[in-house]
Amino acid sequence: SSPDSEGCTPELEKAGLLNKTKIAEGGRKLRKNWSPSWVVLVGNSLVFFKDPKSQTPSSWKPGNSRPESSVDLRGAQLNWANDLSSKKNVCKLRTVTGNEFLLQSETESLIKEWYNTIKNVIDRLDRE
Ligand code: I3S
Repeated sequence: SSPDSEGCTPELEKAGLLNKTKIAEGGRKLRKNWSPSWVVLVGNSLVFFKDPKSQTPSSWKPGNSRPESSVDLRGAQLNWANDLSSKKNVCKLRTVTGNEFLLQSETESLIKEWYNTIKNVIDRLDRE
């Protein structure tokens, strides 16, 4: 394990560009509004940043830029959701609070990596 794995700085698991839309808030359906988002998986959270062009994995540091929103993965559910969009490679993330997001990439291998990585975090939290 890395030097900080038992410290207070959460570990950065993954970062990258995905298309994102929120489709429900507290169980209430929302109108889709797809936009590119810089997505960072750190600790137990999925954090979304605007302005993906100004972000790179190496430039991301806590406090470097303000997140647009953040999702607690504890108790969350992740499923493939190609039925919910005309786009390909779509998955749906649902939080315990009933917020739902679609995440999408044109690159199948990329969304599969994200799917597996997020799933692993959710499974780890389920076992805690
Ligand atoms: O599930 P929907 O309602 O067909 O989603 C589409 C709409 O949100 C559409 O915007 P309008 O609200 O202006 O119709 C978006 O432009 C589309 O991208 C949405 O569908 P996809 O299949 O791209 O998720």
